[in-house]
Amino acid sequence: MSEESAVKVGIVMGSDSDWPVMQAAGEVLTELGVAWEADVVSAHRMPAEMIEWGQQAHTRGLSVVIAGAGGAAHLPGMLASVTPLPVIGVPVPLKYLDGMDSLLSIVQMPGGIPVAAVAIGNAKNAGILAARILGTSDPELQQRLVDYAAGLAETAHAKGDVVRQ
Ligand code: RP5
Repeated sequence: MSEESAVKVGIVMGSDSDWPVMQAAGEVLTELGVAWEADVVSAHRMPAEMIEWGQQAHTRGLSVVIAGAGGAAHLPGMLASVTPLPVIGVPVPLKYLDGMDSLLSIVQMPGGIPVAAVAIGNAKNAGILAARILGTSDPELQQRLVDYAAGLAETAHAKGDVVRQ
């Protein structure tokens, strides 16, 4: 990202093995002109660093956290417990259970500690949701989101032309 643009979105994941799924969040944020950073911050393998990362996220200027994890996916919920920022969880599908375990680990949060969750493996939607949150106080970004949605409609119409008789 350009040096001028302050990083607003932190993308974190439990392992570098999550990156093939999580990189879609960064790609769509870049497409929408939102600066982001990414790191591996495992809830289980580096709990102290994970808590520190979460506690410092808002003081470093981040506005939204996207957290992806697979299996016992505690990272989004644990981060949400130590940051005032909105946290979007991405359930990463692993070899066993097809990501259902990740999904349920992420959405079953106790009252008071919310985590927004996207569909299993859908890091792209996490990126778009993060941009939408930022867009509420950034009219130019919000316009880019309107244009992005219009582009989706155009593509869907074009695909419809193929089957329309
Ligand atoms: C989780 O364990 C990670 O988020 C990852 O999805 C999963 C497997 O990690 P690796 O064994 O591939 O490092 O904590």
